[in-house]
Amino acid sequence: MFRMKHVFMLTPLFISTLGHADVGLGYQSLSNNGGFESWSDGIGLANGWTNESTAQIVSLHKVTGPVYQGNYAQFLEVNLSNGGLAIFSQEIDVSNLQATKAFNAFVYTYPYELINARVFLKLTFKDANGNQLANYHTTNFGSRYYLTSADNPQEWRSQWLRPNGGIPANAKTVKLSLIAEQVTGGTPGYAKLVIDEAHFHTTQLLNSKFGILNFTEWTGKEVFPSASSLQIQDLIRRVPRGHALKSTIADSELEVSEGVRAEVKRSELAQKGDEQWFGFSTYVPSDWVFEPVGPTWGPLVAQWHSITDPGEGSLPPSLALVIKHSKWSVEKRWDNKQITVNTGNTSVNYQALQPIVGLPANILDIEKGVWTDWAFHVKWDWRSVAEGGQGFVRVYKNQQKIIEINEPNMYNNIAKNYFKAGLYDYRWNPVGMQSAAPHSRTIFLDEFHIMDENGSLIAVSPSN
Ligand SMILES: [Ca+2]
Ligand SMILES: [Ca+2]
Ligand SMILES: [Ca+2]
Repeated sequence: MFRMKHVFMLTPLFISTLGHADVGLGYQSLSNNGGFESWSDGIGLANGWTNESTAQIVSLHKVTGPVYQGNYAQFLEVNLSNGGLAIFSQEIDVSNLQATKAFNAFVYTYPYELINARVFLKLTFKDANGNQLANYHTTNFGSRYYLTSADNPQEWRSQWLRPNGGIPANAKTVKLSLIAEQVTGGTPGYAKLVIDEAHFHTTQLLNSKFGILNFTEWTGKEVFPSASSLQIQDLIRRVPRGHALKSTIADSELEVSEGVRAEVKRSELAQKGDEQWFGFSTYVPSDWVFEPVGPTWGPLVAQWHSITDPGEGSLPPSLALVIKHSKWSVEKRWDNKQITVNTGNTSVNYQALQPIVGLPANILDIEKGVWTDWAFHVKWDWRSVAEGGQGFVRVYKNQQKIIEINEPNMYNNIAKNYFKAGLYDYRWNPVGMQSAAPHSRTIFLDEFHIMDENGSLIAVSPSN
């Protein structure tokens, strides 16, 4: 199920550095001891956190299980009656970070009991004079998780904050708070849970190893509303823990946005000038039936898509990983005009990227029944080199660079683009159009990492 040859990757990613910043998920966080790995004595609150609770804390201590990541996590049991709150916080200096820089804040929680109680994450940005600039919590942005009694049974949950607009101008600090409160009225509030991996990140824009049984790490899904199309399962997974994503499409399904698709989505990612790293792993099952070689392109496995400007129709993805008969194909489209006229799939500039000269002819052959690791290092630009464009696409397959091209790779649009992964086939549209077999297809995906320009091949590659 996994490739032993990648085990060497583990070493640099599993240093449990403690102190100013930690690397609980394998990359730098701005939180102090966000993984709850550092303890002075194992009781109370982990090092680096401040207790501002007004509620009666019943129990607060270190646990060695359940743990989401690392060796330890924070246990909390609190009586929330009489309007008291449990608040654990830390102030993070963001004065050296550029305004509008994208960020993620998140926390993982494992509820034992939530009686008329809810748990959420809150961010408060302040300027140098202590004036509040912006305030976010996990109910009002991006439909992130809002943990309540209804969320039992016991399993790990995540809550994410990724507000559009990024870090506010003139921000000096951000306060990261984990809060438990009683839901209004009713029986006295009571919460008993474990907390782990509370982070504020500007380098890591997505981290989804499918360690949890829900999609809260993503900003959305685009899928036919059948229960079977997108599944988090553990029969086939990239690393021997946690789960992986199973994406299935069938030609009996209704189309969603011009095709049959079963995709996870991370929106609001990049605009011109942004540089990013994307890593993920794909598994084409051994019963996958290759299509005959022909002029049409096959199902998409991953795609980077624009949000078009007013006056434009929909456009095909500007970058995509495609299954074309028995080969992988990396395809890009671009346009420097502000209004792109789309009259078909090839109406805009189109190019299937070719492997680096000298690589074996079979470098893009699809191997069925094994995992393939992908990394895409992209600087986004719609201008040509002659126009001063700095765009590039570098593609790594199983940690080997196979494609390198310095050319435009997006449309000229105001809004940021987005990333999706999972099967999409525009030809299975409308229902039942697929006359020949197969009438359904399945692929597995795992180990998603998206990082800003501070990423690296190793940082977006699978880790244990
Ligand atoms: Ca931990
Ligand atoms: Ca996984
Ligand atoms: Ca445009």
